[in-house]
Amino acid sequence: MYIMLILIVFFEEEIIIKNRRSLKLFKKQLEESETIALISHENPDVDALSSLVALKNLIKDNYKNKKIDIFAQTKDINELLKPILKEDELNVQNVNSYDLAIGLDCPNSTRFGEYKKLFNNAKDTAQIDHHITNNIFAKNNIVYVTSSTTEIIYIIAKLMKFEISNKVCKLVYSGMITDTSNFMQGTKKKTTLKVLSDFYDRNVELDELTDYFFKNNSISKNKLLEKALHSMRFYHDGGLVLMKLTRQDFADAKAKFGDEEGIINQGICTKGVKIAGIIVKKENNDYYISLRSKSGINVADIAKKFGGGGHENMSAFTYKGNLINIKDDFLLACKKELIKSRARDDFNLMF
Ligand SMILES: [Mn+2]
Repeated sequence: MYIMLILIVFFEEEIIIKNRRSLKLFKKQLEESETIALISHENPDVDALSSLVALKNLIKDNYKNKKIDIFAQTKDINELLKPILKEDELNVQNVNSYDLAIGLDCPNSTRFGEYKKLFNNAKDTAQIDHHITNNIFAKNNIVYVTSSTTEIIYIIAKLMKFEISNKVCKLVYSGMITDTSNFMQGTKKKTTLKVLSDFYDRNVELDELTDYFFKNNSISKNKLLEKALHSMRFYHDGGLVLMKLTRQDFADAKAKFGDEEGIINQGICTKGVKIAGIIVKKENNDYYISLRSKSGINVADIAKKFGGGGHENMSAFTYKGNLINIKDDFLLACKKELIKSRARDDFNLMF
C-alpha cells in the first residue's frame, strides 16, 4: 500500500499536477459512457495501434459492460503491425453513435482522416497524446510530451489503480521502443524510466519485443533501404541529408508503404549529418516527408512550417503538389535550424 502511494505521488508530480482535473474528468467520462470509440491517426504506426489495443484491454479489464470499438484509417496493415490486432478488430463500427470518443496519439483532428466525423459526432470527447505540436482539440485533453502515447496510457492506468495485464505492459513497451527507435531519439522523461522500472519489477519479457521490432527486417525492406541509400543527397556542408523513395522503388523491392519506417535512421546516423529527411512519393504530387535530427535541432518546427508536426528530433509532414514549389523554403528552413545547432560530433567536446 505504501509503495503504491509513493508510486502514485511520483507519477503525479511528473505529469498530473497540471492534468489533475483532466484525469478526474477522464475517469468520469469512462464511467458514464457505455459505448466508446478509440480513434488513432491514419496510417497508424506501432504506438497508434498499441495505444488502441492497450486502452481497449484496460477498459475491458476494469469496467463491466462497455462496448469499445477501435479505429484508424488505413489501406493496409503491414506484416510487422498485424500481430498487435485481432483479425477484424479494427474499423468495425458496432453501434450507430458513441457516448465517448477518445483520440489516441493524434496531434490534431485532421489526422483522424475518415474517422474525424465519428470523433466529432460522439456525445463527449477526450484525447491522450504525446506530440509537442498537439492542437488541444477535444473536450478533455491529456497531453504530455514523453516517449509515446502508450506510456501515458500506462501512467493513467496506474493512477486510476487499474488492473494492468502483462499483455498491456508489452503493448505499452512496444509503443515506447518504436516511437524512440529503442530510446535513441524522441523524448525520455523521468516517467519513462519509472515505467521501465515497473516492467523490470514485474518481470515482463521485453527483449523479445526489441528483437521483433528491431532485428526483424524483411528482405524487401532491406532492398528498399538499398534504394534509399542510393538516393542520398547531401546539402549544407553535409549537415543535411535527403533520401527519396518512389513508387517504382517500392514496386522493385516488393515493399509496401510503411516498410520505409526506420530507414531514415541510416541518414541521421551518418557522421556530420544533423538533419535527415526521407521523401516518400505516394502518388504523383503526393509526398510524405519524414525528418530526424540530432540533439539540439528542432525538426518539429520545420515540419510545422509545412503543415506537419511531431517531436523535436522526429517529425513529418505531407505535401500535395510539385516538390519544386517548396524546395527552396525547405532547404532554407533546415539551414536556419543548422545555424542554431548545438549538436556535436566531437566526443572530446562533450566533456
Ligand atoms: Mn506516438
